Amino acid sequence: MKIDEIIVYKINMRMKNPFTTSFGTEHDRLFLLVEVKNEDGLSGWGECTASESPLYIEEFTESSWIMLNKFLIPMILKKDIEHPDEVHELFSVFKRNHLAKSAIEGAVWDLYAKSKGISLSEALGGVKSSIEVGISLGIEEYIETLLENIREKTEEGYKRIKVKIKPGKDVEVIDKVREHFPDIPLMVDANSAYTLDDIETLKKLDPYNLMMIEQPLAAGDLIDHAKLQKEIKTPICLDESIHCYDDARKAIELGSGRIINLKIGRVGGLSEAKRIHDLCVQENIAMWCGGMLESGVGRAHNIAITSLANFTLPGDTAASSRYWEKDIIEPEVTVQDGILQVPTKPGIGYDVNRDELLKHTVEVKTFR
Ligand code: OSB
Ligand code: MG
Repeated sequence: MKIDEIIVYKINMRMKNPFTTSFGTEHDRLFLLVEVKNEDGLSGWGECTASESPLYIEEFTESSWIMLNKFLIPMILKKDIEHPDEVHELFSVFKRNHLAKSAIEGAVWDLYAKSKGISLSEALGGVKSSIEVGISLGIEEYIETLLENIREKTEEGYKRIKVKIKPGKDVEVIDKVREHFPDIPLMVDANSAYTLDDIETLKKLDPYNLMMIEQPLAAGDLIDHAKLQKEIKTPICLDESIHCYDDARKAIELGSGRIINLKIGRVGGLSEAKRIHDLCVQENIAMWCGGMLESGVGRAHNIAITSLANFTLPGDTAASSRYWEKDIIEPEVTVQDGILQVPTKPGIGYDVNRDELLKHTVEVKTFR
């Protein structure tokens, strides 16, 4: 198929509630959508999950905007692409900038699936018709607020609760959570807030029967994570440390963790995500799909990749209504008793609501 036209939208959407992690608080999502059109006028959509500031990863919305406009879009505009894997291959000459690369590659995957008349899930080799989902809850000033959030989300049926932690908001918080919810599937995410000097604190989390501790140490610390994993019982799950297939291979070889949180954007797109999935099958490593507070477009991509066989643990892809007053897709993503149905319509399986999209669009650039 020929990539005939590409449109980039810069979007600013207010979240229902601010979201706090160890690296900061987000009130609004300033992100990008990429629309890729073929010669028949079919559209594919991808989301760039960068944030306004480079706190989670080195990219930020403005850097991704430049990366897309200056390098990535010119590289594939008017090109004949037979399979989306080719996009990944072409982009590999440029270093990193995975969130920007993933946005176009994802749009091409959607377009590819639509042009074949199959769902994105099917195009990726997905096998599940429904997926189990959990929810990620931010740090709260007051423990009562967190406990209330957990109660509400548990009652809604989410299959596991993830609680963000940071130094000073860890052992005591989890102790209270377990006191009120002794049996729920529970995990924590530190977003790199600790070092090996904190090993005594991290050991104190062991008695709470946590499914895992996500990214306790810095992104580059594969060796330190391996040392920590030897000292604690709780399985370590890697998020910020895994940017590509080779990171996953090295982490597995070193024993840096036992679980991988796979984010499509962080690894540079669906083609690389599939390779990491297949590696985890081969190496018997558990995995699940993480989230980046996505709009419905990114959410749809997460659902499609989660339909692959080895996504055996509940992910972070909660319902649209957890984040937005109104999402920009139709229908919105809904979750029933912690289960999400994988759409069967061609491509991502949701329609972009253009009226809603334009309400939040702050800048648009068209390439033809
Ligand atoms: O570490 O998984 C993370 C959100 C933004 C950046 C990083 C992370 C998160 C979340 C929320 O945990 C996941 C979601 O609900 O989309
Ligand atoms: Mg994380």
